[in-house]
Amino acid sequence: MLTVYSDQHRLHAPAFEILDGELTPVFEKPERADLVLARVRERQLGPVALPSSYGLAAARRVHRDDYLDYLAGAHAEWLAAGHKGDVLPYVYPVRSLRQLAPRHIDGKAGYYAMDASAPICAGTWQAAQASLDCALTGLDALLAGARGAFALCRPPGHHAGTDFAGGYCYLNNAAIAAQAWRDAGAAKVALLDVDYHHGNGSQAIFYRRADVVFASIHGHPADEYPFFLGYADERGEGDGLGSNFNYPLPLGSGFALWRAALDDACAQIARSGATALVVSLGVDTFKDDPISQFKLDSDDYLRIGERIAALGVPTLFVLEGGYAVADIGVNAVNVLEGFESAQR
Ligand code: Q9C
Ligand code: ZN
Repeated sequence: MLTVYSDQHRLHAPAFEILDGELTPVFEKPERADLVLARVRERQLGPVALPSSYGLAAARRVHRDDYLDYLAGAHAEWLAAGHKGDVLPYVYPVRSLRQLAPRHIDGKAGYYAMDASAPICAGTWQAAQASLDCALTGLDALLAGARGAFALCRPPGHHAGTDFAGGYCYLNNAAIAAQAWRDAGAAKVALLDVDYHHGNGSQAIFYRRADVVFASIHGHPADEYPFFLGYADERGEGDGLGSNFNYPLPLGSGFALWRAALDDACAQIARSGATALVVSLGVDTFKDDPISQFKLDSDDYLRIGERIAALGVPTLFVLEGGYAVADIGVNAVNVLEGFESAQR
């Protein structure tokens, strides 16, 4: 299987996020991608290619123009305002406040963010575009006839919505790839999100549509980030009613429960008639993940790949979360090896 990787991800290395009431070193760090790439090479998964440059046309199909302009200029504006360090919001337009982008960067930072887990440093915008290019290059391999491809994306994307960043995410790589697949002619695309956290950005982007089916298995939002989306009763709206599937699981869940949810999600995807699949591949479901509370073991990731392969449709794997860095390479590549072994 082709892996698409760019070392531009290194340009994105913000120092701190706000976590548990403290400024904490960011868990989503460059080492993550380095270790996944090392494992891809160690296991000889297949060729590793640099991404092509696609510009922003595909991103504009999912994200609002003013949000993309904000991302492009945010760090320079932050410095021009006399601030140091990374862009980090401190005020948000909650209920009863005007939903109107202000002029000052301090206000824009909150307007275009859902939380304080998506700091913007000098290289964030360039890295985010390179990350998206990895996803779109992987998609091109599938359009050319490959059965699977792996976009080694960093930063991740699934928390980012049409007009906001959050949860280490800026451009929603998986959602943009799903939309690009539709635009390239796939009648129905499925987006399966196996990251520990609910893919709130992806869900919201496709919530009123039936042409992109979304399914997510995640820590229950009553008890886990992102808290404000991801309940089982969110089934889609309008044309999208019946095309959104959430599997919120109790914190502490192991692979038995998780696997049953995956079986159901795959059955729904098969029933939908989708002929293309994007997988938001987070491995923060691992038992030793420092910010998550599921109990999956490394071998379980082989089974996940096998089950996904059984859907029998071209599949783009897009890297999302996973913070147990010692194991992130084994776990992510196990999904891909499980997928490939089921082909033979
Ligand atoms: N105590 C992804 O996995 N902070 N994003 C959580 C936990 C944000 C995760 C705090 C976590 C974002 C792509
Ligand atoms: Zn996650």
